[in-house]
Amino acid sequence: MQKMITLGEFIVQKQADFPEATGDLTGLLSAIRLAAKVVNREVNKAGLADITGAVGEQNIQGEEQQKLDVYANEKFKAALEARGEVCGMASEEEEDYVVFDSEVNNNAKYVVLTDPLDGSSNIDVNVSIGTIFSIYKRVSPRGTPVTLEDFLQPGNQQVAAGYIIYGSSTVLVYSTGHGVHGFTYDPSLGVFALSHENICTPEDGLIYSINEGNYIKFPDGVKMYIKYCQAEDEATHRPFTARYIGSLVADFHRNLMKGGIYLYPSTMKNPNGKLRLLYECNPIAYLVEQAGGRASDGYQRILDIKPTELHQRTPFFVGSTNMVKTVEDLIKEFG
Ligand code: AHM
Ligand code: MG
Repeated sequence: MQKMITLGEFIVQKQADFPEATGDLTGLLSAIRLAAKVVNREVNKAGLADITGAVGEQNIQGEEQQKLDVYANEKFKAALEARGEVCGMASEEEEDYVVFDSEVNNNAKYVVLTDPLDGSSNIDVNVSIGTIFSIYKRVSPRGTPVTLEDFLQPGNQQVAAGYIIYGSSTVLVYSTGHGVHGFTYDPSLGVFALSHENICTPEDGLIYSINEGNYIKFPDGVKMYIKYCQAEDEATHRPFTARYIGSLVADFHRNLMKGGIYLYPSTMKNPNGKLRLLYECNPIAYLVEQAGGRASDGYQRILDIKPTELHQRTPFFVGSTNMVKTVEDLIKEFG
């Protein structure tokens, strides 16, 4: 039988490489792993839940049936609070950051930012969705309740980030700044098993992912990049292939593995694009850089943006380094 390394074993092995590690981050990642399993179970029966009653109604046990994104938010929040390694959480589902206000949690050194269920428009039609998470050390003193400043740190301060893709199989991908590793969930054993160690993304790719329906609203540089992707050129293997799922995690995961670029630009109506910097773009940018790729808002490195608001948006170009550089050049020249 082939040797299986579970996520739990792998995290402990990696911790052994850092004698100064206290085990807190290991515990935190275990909390995320647990919440991911719970959400995965629910995602897998999303269709059945719809049969048994509409959202907003009560189920047979008298419990309120929750939309899956609210459900995922509650599960991640509960798992993170229970372990005591996290002093607060910010989420796409919460207007304000959440303070885990107990003595143990106030003493914790980490904050977590998350989009608990990304790509929610795909839930009801059985298309891949994901969870994204980002981890920082707090900047406020331990022993006090978490503050907004703890969450408004630039992405280059992340100590770990990752995502879970609920796809044809469920895969958890994470990095603590020492490479990117992927684990596939084995539902029969209830474990995430190491399946992709040290993921490296190709420098060049053949896939571009963008909601081209918005073409007319895009800046000129982005329009020119789309035309560049579609032009014929043997040397660069163009035209490229267009693939767009509408779930950032799924589109990014495919491009990470195969090489490609994901674009969500600004539009005239939404000058900052759609995606949120803190819990969508920063963790994905951290992962792509760890895998050898690039992430930009068109003008600067995503990870160097100093956030001013919890739910701040940013244009986002992420993937194979040379593809992102090409679109950046066009944006700089043509806007
Ligand atoms: P959500 O967090 O509300 O699910 O929105 C984020 C999602 C991304 O996963 C996806 O890439 C993008 O929105 C799709 O947007 P659009 O439908 O405008 O193409
Ligand atoms: Mg989202």
